[in-house]
Amino acid sequence: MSIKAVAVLIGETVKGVVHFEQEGLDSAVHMYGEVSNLSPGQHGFHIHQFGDTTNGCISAGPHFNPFQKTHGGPQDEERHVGDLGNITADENGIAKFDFNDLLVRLNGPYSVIGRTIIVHSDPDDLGQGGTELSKTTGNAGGRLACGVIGITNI
Ligand SMILES: [Cu+2]
Ligand SMILES: [Zn+2]
Repeated sequence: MSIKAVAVLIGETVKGVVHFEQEGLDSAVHMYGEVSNLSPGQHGFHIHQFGDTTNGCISAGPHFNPFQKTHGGPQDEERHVGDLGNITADENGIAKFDFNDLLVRLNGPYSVIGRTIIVHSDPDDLGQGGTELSKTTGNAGGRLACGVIGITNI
């Protein structure tokens, strides 16, 4: 069986869509999509804890971190489940991405459905920045756009 989810990211100017697909009950999740109106270059990309946008993207809380780890990059052993690294915008401000993540799940107690995905103003330093903030947020700066991850069938 496959489980599918989608998030529509909305910000003041930045917009995007992220698709999620998981084949089987305990397998890696395929994520793909596009974000537009970014500044060219890298932008931190995370799943945050709460599916709450009552006060804008800030209400989504910190990075989704059910295993009490420190912040890292998607390939690191030590990382938050929500740490997806960076997406990269081209000279037109469009970031297209397509990757698999080994920790993200769409089922079970650590499912990301009902949580929020956020694109940031700055690059995520993947925990290598040598500052306190680097180990919690990756110094990724402001929250440009966000969307709650919901169940879909397409
Ligand atoms: Cu974030
Ligand atoms: Zn993190």
